[in-house]
Amino acid sequence: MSKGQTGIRPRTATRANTARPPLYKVILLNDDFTPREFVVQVLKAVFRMNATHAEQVMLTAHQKGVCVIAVYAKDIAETKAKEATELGKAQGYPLFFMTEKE
Ligand code: TYC
Repeated sequence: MSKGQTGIRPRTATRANTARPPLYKVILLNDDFTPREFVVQVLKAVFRMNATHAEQVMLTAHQKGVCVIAVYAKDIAETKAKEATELGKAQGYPLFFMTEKE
């Protein structure tokens, strides 16, 4: 090594140091039976949406068949989807929320 050189190379790695857990989408499915107002209530209660956002999400699922609601870590996504689906089931509605890896 010649004079003035340290032999230390700068870090060139581009990989992030913090490993991020994979995210999961919660998806709302349309059906022909659950009342629109009930879907809005569930979205507000479980996903903490305001009335305007909940109405938009409900309408998107109603018109397109599905709507992605939000993304969370796996266990949170699964818990919320299950909780929201159970609220519908308790009232005899086929309302269904599924999860999918991003
Ligand atoms: N399609 C239902 C109705 O006409 C309302 C509804 C909207 C149900 C969105 C589920 O994810 C849903 N009563």
